[in-house]
Amino acid sequence: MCALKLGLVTRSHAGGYVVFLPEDGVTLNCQARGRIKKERSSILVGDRVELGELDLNRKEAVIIRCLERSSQSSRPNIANVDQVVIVQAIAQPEWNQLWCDRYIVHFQLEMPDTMPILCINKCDLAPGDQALSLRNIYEELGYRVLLCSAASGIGMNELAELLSGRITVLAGPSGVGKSSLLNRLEPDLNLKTGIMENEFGVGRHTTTASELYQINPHFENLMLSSTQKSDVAWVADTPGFNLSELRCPEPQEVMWQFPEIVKLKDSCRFSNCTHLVEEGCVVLEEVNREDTSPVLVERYKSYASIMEQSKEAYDERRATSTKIESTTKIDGGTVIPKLKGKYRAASRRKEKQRVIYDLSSDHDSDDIEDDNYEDEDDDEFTDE
Ligand SMILES: Nc1nc2c(ncn2[C@@H]2O[C@H](COP(=O)(O)OP(=O)(O)OP(=O)(O)O)[C@@H](O)[C@H]2O)c(=O)[nH]1
Ligand SMILES: [Mg+2]
Repeated sequence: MCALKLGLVTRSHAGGYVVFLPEDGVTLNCQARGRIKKERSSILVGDRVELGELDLNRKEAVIIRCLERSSQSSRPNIANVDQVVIVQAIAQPEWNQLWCDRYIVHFQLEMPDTMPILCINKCDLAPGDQALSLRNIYEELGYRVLLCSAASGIGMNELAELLSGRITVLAGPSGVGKSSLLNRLEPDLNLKTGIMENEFGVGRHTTTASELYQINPHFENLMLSSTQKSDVAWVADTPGFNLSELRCPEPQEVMWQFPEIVKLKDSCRFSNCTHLVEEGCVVLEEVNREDTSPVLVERYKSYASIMEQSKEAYDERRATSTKIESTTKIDGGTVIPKLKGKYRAASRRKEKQRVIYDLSSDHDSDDIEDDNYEDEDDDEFTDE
């Protein structure tokens, strides 16, 4: 038996966890120690963990403890991520502004401390200036944009530079080429990629689970500085999400996901404006101006669509929510668990009613029993 060592969880599956041990450069199959299982604190891909009961011959160990996380995203369920690269294809599947904006909003909500980076892939298929104009749109809004092609190798150097020394999540709809980009950077990975069966190229969810890959070894082929070459790059390949899996903000939060609308909001004379229908709203006026920028028009469509969805979800929640009685009460700053109605002491009013019943001689004894029985479960007066 050896001393404790630190490892990085690269994959989680039904039978346990795959953990990389940097010190020895080996990958181990691990189980979580019973106490961690009991605490139900799940271990995520990207977690740094302390290992015990190490058996390097059998490549097995036990996860003793999970170190504190610097960040956590719930979809994909990954810890300690430094940055997110959202991959979208310019063709096959056809470029879709709403999809792109939905992914951006999702990751702005998931990881508010990191600005998502946009990677427009399949540029070998793009006619003319389409890719450049898309890059201008998003750069103008403050996002970093990479134009790439896993097929021809365009932009691979810039992508490798970006990944170097960091833990990155590659996310995007199915079929846009996330796994292909990783294969291009590190051919030994040999990740399964989809087959484009038709010109629409709709993805078929070839990647089904999030997994972290180390992609340095082949960086020698790329023109990087010596420090960038030595820095470890970990990249999580993830499955494409369905539209319903992407996070939708609360109605009052939607505007904050669109920097160009935030810029205009101060000139709007309505304080709680949704910028959808209000007459005289500055944002609407700006969007409807004849010489307005096509960027604003397209992005506004995404804003309006997300806002509509958000309001629908909000209204549905309001219509279906029911009031739940609190299970605790606060007495002078102390939180006291509330007993269920039938275990609570009867209120003074109930006691009084009981005395009146007992004293009255002409009542029917059956009525008393019934009334007292009803009282027991009647919570209405117990908190007086
Ligand atoms: N022309 C062209 N085809 C590409 C490019 N990148 C990927 N493809 C093709 O697109 C298809 C889908 O690629 P994948 O890498 O499987 O896409 P993915 O994003 O990993 O898809 P999921 O795993 O389903 O989420 C494959 O047939 C690739 O060969 C590219 O830059 N240019
Ligand atoms: Mg894939």
